[in-house]
Amino acid sequence: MYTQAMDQPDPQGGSLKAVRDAGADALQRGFDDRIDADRKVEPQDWMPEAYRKTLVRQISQHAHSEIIGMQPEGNWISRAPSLKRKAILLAKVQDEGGHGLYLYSAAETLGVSRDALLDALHTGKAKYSSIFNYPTLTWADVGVIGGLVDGAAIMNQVPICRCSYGPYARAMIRICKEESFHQRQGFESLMTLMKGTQAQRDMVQDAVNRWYWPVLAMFGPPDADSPNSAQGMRWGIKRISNDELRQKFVDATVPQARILGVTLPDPDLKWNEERGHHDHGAIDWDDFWAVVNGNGPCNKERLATRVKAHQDGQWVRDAALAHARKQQARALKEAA
Ligand code: FAQ
Repeated sequence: MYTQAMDQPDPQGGSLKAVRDAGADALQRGFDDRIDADRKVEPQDWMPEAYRKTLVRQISQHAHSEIIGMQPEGNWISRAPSLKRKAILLAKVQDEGGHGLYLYSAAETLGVSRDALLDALHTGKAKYSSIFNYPTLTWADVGVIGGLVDGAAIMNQVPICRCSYGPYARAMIRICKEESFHQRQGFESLMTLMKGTQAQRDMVQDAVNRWYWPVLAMFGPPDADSPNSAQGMRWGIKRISNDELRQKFVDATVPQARILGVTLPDPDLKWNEERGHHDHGAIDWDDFWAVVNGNGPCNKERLATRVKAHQDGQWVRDAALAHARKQQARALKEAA
């Protein structure tokens, strides 16, 4: 009798199910061997569904962060204090948009559509970095975003250049080069302000006071409360844990703050000779989760601005599609 069941006896006496299970085991072993040997996984390679889903989650959150991250600084393009600063800021904000595009392309290689990813962002289902839900109140905030936020982003993203998934790792190489320019321009802008008037120095200190703690939280929850870390590290997606990266950032930021002449707003910050690292004070994780869950100072504004920009850009996407269809029809006609 005809059947579609998979566990029918086969002529050799086994069953199709056993054959299928052996095939799945071999695929899993091949994948594990590749990860253990630190070889890249490419889109055409077999991968476990959970690995694919984790990558879609992380890469799309990262892409969303880049494009939402255009807003806090974009807010200052029309008010930059000189033509030079305006040109630098325009380039930086455009770079962040570009990073979002490389990352959406990397996510698309995993079989998801960009429309679906953007829809998840626009309907509030997808996360993006907590850090972009804080307001940019003064020009010094722009320098602090460059110096501290991009500084943290580099610390987190350089290890992702060695991520096990090829398209993500390759996208990160270029992104990190650009982030490095972003960090330096931020530091240089702050240095200029610190060499200015007392009012300018106060403005920098105030911006550092407001951004420092959200930047520390940006690395994600402590390792003990990070549900995705262990598996992400086993798969070579994450290379360094949230807490280790945060520690590296604190250690790198202390001497930079000293050179700038600003005080980091942490009374418990001190060098620990035994550990060879700085100890730091407690992070307000309740504030972090409130922001992640949509209740930060600017979450609603950021999302509304993004949705409006997407709607306003509909005619551009329509025109590009119409042009592509026209070209295709012309090419078909010429080929006929
Ligand atoms: N904000 O288990 P973990 C930039 C979520 S780009 C919001 O530790 P995981 C450039 C996390 O998604 C900045 N949510 O998760 C720029 C998870 O939720 P889920 C973005 C956060 O994935 C500069 C839950 O908490 N960078 O700055 C945050 O192992 C200037 C549990 O956490 C990246 O995306 C947060 N801060 O580690 C642009 C880098 N932290 O998904 C413009 C790539 C954690 O289970 C201007 N991503 N959560 O519902 C990563 O390295 C990782 O995904 C982490 C989180 C480290 C962010």
